Amino acid sequence: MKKVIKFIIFIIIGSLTCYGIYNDIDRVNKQKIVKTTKEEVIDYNGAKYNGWLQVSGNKLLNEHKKEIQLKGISTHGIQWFGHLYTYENLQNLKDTWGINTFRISLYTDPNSDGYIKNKELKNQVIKLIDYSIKLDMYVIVDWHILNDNNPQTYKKEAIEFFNEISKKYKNNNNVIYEICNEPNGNVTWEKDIYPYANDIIKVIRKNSKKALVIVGTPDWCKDLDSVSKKPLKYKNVIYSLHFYAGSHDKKLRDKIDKFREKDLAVFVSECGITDVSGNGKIYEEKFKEWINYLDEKNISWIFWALSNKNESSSLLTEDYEVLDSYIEIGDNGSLTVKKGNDLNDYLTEVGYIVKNIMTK
Ligand code: IDC
Repeated sequence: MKKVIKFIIFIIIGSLTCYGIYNDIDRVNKQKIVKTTKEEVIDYNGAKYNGWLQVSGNKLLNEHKKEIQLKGISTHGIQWFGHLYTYENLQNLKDTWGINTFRISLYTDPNSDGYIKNKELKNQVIKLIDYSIKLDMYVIVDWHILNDNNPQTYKKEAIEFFNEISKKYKNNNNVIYEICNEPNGNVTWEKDIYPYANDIIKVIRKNSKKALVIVGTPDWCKDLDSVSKKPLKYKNVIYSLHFYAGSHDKKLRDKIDKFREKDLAVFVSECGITDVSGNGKIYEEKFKEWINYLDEKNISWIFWALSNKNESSSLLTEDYEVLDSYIEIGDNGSLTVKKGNDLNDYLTEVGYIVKNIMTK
């Protein structure tokens, strides 16, 4: 009898010990799993995971052949507001707004202090591309023609610029080339933009074979009809359409539908919540109608603009200023390192609306 009791006690103690060891192993394994997942965080929105973007018919696909929609923010002219585009601000927009794309507006017009007059702006472009790459974002290099109307005006400079940038980033799937912002005035697709695009794309593709190219369309990026009559022969190009909610409505969306029915792809590389002036009334409901439409069709869109200029399209209030980290001296003489201003504390009404839309 005593032997039986001893045996039962032996079994119980044995099982408890084994359970404990097993539990320890389990804990170790769990810790390992946690650690591994922490080390290999995949950002399914980011450029590393999605790779080279590809246009297929009217769709934009990632490298895994899945449809992708880019969402992002455009700078204002970097010659005026470049100081706002810090690494911290870009990271903040990525982390708290969820954007995966940043558009760098490089104005070309010398009368607007653009690149033609101010070649050092190229260094700023390169810096912002590098920030975006580090943050695993897509980045659009926007050759921002505007008052200079015709992309042919500074074609020579455009060729030099895009040659240099596409050479530098030839192996980099983050970089997207927008070769002419808004051709306008007495400019036609056939006579001006089509030949310009052919020349620039040739240069870009020689360096970076898989790069996605956004091509501007006539009439401030609204005339898709003339493009569809003679699309470019190059693969992996996407055509830009710009809307401002106070100026453009369903009529323009119908044009997009018609264009896409012809198996051509659209990228909204700039859009706004005001009218085309970028100032005045805010058209929140009309803007939301546009965004619902774009989201439903998986069409990428970029908002104009990240600036603190006193105009309604600005995301930041005029009193926003970038402060680097600074040291605060307490009453008792203690020193505390404070971080610079968080842009989320300086949002305009438009800033709040767009942030809500981005994060919904
Ligand atoms: C506007 C800016 C404004 C600036 C003006 C001229 O918001 O501060 O004075 O450009 O440089 C566009 C253009 C974009 C415009 C924007 C709003 O691509 O440069 O920015 N807009 O007018 N197309 C339609 C509207």
